[in-house]
Amino acid sequence: MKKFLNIHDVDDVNALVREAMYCKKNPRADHELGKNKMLGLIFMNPSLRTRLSTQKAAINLGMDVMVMNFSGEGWALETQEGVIMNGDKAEHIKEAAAVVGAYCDIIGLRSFPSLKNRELDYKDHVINEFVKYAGVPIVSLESATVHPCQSLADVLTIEETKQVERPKVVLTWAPHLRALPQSVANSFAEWMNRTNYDFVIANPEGYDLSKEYTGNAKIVHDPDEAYRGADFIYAKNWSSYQQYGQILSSDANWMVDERKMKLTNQAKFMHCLPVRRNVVVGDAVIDSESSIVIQQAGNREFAAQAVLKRILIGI
Ligand code: AN0
Ligand code: CP
Repeated sequence: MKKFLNIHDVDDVNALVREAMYCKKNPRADHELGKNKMLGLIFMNPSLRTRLSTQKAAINLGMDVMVMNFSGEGWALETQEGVIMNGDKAEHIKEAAAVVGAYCDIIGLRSFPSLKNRELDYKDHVINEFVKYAGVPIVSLESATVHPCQSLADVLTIEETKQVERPKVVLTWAPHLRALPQSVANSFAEWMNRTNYDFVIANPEGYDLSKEYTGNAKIVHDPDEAYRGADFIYAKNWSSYQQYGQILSSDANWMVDERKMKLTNQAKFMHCLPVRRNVVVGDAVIDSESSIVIQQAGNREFAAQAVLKRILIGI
């Protein structure tokens, strides 16, 4: 594998999931593979799981790791071409990416969207500039459009937990106070479309995601209809793609609650975390036996390890 930016960098999802399962069973089996190799983790935005799980995965593989928060700690980056840099941006992304690439064998990068300009965000400019100028393989730690390390961990978690061969998996929008990216939802949809699951997306009117990611997935606008017979309820808030970056609904009827969970086939509850309790999901659901959010977060380590292993084998 030469990079891990989205589903298109994965030929065989099942094989990668099996690799992650192998890493989970044998976390230190490949600790010679990453010897004398440096992983750089660059964060333009906050993180708990992605930062720690990727660092842990790299350590399991024998790599050394450097982590840097660009927001606040690095120089403010100019990302546009041809500008006269006489404002508050001290460094251009071209040099920054090339310099990080000079120190590292692999770079992981997190860079959220602005949620102001859809066209610019959906070009995924920042991560693509790193691909162009860093000169080493790039792993997306959540870009403006997708979060593939999360999605791989999500598929692994479903595979470990499913009770039927072809589960009904529902991605449901849930309310939130702040405008959040579509990345986790876009990414989950494009990974689900590469499985044989019965995949349904439930969201209020005005919240349909881009077709580029949802493809032919079934979309419903009534939560009860979606929950009926579901084996997995995957909750996530996203801001509107259609009225880009806006919050159009705060309807509490979309929160994951016990009443709707009773409509399901004893569904497991999933969320990528961080989650706002009693806004996105009620305490009674996230604290119940049906919640697998900690297993899901734990699997981030092995998803990251499978990806790093595949890249290390290729360099
Ligand atoms: C981020 C998001 O929604 O993309 C990160 C999730 C992994 N969440 C928040 O900003 C709360
Ligand atoms: N799920 C996830 O990516 O969490 P962090 O934002 O804490 O890394």
